[in-house]
Amino acid sequence: MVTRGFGGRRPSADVSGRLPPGQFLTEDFPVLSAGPTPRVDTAGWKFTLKVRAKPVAEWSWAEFNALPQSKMTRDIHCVTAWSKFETAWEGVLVDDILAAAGIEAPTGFTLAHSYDGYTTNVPTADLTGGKAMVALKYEGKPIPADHGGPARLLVPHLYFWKSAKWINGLQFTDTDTLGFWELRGYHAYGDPWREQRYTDD
Ligand SMILES: Nc1nc2c(c(=O)[nH]1)N[C@H]1C(S)=C(S)[C@@H](COP(=O)(O)O)O[C@H]1N2
Ligand SMILES: [Mo]
Repeated sequence: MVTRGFGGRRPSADVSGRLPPGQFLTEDFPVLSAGPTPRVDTAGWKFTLKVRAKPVAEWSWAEFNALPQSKMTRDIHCVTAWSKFETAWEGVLVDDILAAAGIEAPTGFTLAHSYDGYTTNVPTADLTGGKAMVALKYEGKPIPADHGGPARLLVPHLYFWKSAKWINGLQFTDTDTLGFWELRGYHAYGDPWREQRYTDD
């Protein structure tokens, strides 16, 4: 009788090197949302950049799509323990959003806002320097609504709850202002490699 042994279901060496602690690899793409998928029509879609309470720039869907487009293929890690390798996204780097607004990152913290009322906080330095984008495409096609289409934030080096779906703006804040899940027990920063899942991790 042939068995695969106890190691059979363990990730291979190079896979485990890419898997943060406590994560398992998945091939499918689970949908995780706090509420129902909002209906977001590109005809009325707006993206607003705010510095503190003040709007400093706004783009329609057509205007936003005319900004420089970049590609990012990255591993993503959900706090519920699944990771997915090499997800391919296309959209506008936060760097290019700032450049289009004609500003440099004005404060150290950012709050992402979404059409479903969801928010999430990220240090500004984790959004700039090519580290994050507002994605408009997934695997070469418009992002499915369940996964945050028409536009979602992608901050792949932090747990995936930081990647706000149905995003409609970024707000620069002077202090770290906790978002939806961060107010409900998730870690303020959320580094998967340091397993920062919950507030005190
Ligand atoms: N606007 C919004 N963004 C959100 C969420 C949400 O409920 N609303 N859920 C977050 C959580 S907890 C996760 S794990 C990921 C899931 O993204 P997915 O459904 O594309 O896998 O989206 C994040 N972004
Ligand atoms: Mo999540």
